[in-house]
Amino acid sequence: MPDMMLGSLRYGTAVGLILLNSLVLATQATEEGIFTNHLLVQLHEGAHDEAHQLATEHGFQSSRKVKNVLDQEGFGRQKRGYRSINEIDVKITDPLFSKQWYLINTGQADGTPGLDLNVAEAWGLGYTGRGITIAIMDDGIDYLHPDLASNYNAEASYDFSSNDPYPYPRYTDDWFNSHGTRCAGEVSAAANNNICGVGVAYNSKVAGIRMLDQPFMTDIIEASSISHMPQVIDIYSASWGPTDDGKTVDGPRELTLQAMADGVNKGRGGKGSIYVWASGDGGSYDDCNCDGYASSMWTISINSAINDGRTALYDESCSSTLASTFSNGRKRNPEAGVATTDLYGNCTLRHSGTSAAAPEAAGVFALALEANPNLTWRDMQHLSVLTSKRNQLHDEVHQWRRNGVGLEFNHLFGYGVLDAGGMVKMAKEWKTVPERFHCVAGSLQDVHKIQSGDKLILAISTDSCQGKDNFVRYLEHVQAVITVNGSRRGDLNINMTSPMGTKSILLSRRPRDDDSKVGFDKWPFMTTQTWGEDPRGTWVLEVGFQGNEPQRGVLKEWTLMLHGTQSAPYIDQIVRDYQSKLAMSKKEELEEELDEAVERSLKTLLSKN
Ligand SMILES: *[C@@H]1O[C@H](CO)[C@@H](O)[C@H](O)[C@H]1NC(C)=O
Ligand SMILES: *[C@@H]1O[C@H](CO)[C@@H](O)[C@H](O)[C@H]1NC(C)=O
Ligand SMILES: *[C@@H]1O[C@H](CO)[C@@H](O)[C@H](O)[C@H]1NC(C)=O
Ligand SMILES: *[C@@H]1O[C@H](CO)[C@@H](O)[C@H](O)[C@H]1NC(C)=O
Ligand SMILES: [Ca+2]
Ligand SMILES: [Ca+2]
Ligand SMILES: [Ca+2]
Repeated sequence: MPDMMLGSLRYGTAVGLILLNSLVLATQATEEGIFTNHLLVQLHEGAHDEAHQLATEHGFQSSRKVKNVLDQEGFGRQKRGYRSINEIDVKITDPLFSKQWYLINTGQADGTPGLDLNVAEAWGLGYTGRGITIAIMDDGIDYLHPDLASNYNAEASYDFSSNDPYPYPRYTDDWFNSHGTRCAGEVSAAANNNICGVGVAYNSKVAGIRMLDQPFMTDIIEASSISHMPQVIDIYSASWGPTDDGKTVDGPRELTLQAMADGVNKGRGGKGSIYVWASGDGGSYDDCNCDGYASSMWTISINSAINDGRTALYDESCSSTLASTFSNGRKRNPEAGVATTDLYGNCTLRHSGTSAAAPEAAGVFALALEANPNLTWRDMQHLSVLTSKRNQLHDEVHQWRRNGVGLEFNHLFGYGVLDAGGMVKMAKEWKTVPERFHCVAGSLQDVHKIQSGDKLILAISTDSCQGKDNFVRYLEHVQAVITVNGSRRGDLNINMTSPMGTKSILLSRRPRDDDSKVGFDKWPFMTTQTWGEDPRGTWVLEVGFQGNEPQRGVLKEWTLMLHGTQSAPYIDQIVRDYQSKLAMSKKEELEEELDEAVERSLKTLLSKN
């Protein structure tokens, strides 16, 4: 049997044209066509004569038992890097589903095909969020919405803005309070009800925690929200934070900090509440390390990419961002926004900002929790680090880099875009990471002057508490607690380089921040970029001024806090990776065998009579 090169049957090639009347490709051909040297055939009824003639011309005898071929060989081949919704075996019929490019990106609104959350793979493995409850801490949820009502968890919901159990959004003419409803749909909108689209975890439960809609935020409201029913709610999604004006430095206050610590230590039966945070919409003028919620070790801070992999103009960069999902930006096409549910039973194509990114992550984490309910809050972060992908993400400002253990990261996108398929697969086999330890590696408390053109360079050499109970050998988070002031806070920038040579930008220039009084007072700058590294050795801090005017300032404290494990976190995982690679090579063999089987079937088909 000669190999046949077949172009798209729609356009036809020499061979294809001959075959067109009598043979149909049994694979699902894409618009672009499939290029393969194997041919899977089905004969139309009554085409036996042509088939017989064709077979004779090619030196074969034809068969009548044509149907068998299709029954035996039901698989297809795709051009690499291209998928169409029809090819992915996802049976969702909701009207907005094809607009939800962040779920399955086929190139909608000039997007990059394949650049999506890879939910199809997770769904295909049977994970849809069943049994998981996600709380949206926001301006309320339209829980009467027909696409949300069936997945609404009323018992886990509360209204802290008005102190009642009904977190229904307050009416305004301009639909100002649509934020929470839009976020809820991204997580838990129901599937196949012919309404709007679907959530990332469309069989999960969503709870509404209304807490943004009162004149002032209070520590008590935040703390109450974050600690609401931590044994029922698995994941809390927050798309808010300090004002993104590029000059605010603010974070959780005492009660909220305590609530977060309690959440990760005691929530979910001790496995820890999962807090997902939008990294902020302040754009290049802001730095998310100045947002104490996003930069907390206890939250998973999520940034956004647009549908072609570029950064959004509102994206902030910082070293504490863990990973990214998708949102709108740069493009005027309304379909490049985030399609989801909207107030009063409506749908929208235009949900936007990192606000829209965080709930997508919450949905992915719900899929992972369904795959393995044993995951702790730290397991979820490890899984995010290990399975997020660079994919086609592109940041014009900051290069992708590899840290000391080879993990690829970017200062804006973190470890890349979340991959739901990769995450559930790894989650399913995951062994809880070893116990976490905390080591104060050193603390410099002398007064050091800084001035423009003469940056301050400090070093802390550490054994990372080796020989003590709290030895940290494999890093998770690193905090640099810094007290520094300056004649212009916004012109300060701070970098920290790990012993393995990874430079984290702890603070970049914020041109709108002209504070000259407060500075940073014991501010915990955080980096996730040294994840997995060995912290022993010399850490270097560089503090300087950028900007046009000469500035001066004083650094009074740098305390280096290392958090991580003593024993290697991934021994089990690495062994399994190796095993799955072995399994994969077997799979390729298997596929080759299948290819050969197709050929054999074709021969048999053509030779039997
Ligand atoms: C939203 O839904 C309401 C009620 O169904 C309808 O009257 C209104 O026209 C819709 N608005 C938009 C902008 O689609
Ligand atoms: C979760 O933990 C329990 C108890 O240790 C164990 O029996 C079970 O297999 C674990 N499940 C998964 C999915 O790892
Ligand atoms: C910074 O702090 C030092 C020491 O407390 C103080 O003398 C100085 O005036 C401060 N500088 C600015 C710009 O606030
Ligand atoms: C920090 O790193 C950035 C990016 O490499 C660089 O532009 C900046 O000058 C550095 N600042 C200091 C104080 O070293
Ligand atoms: Ca209410
Ligand atoms: Ca729906
Ligand atoms: Ca911000």
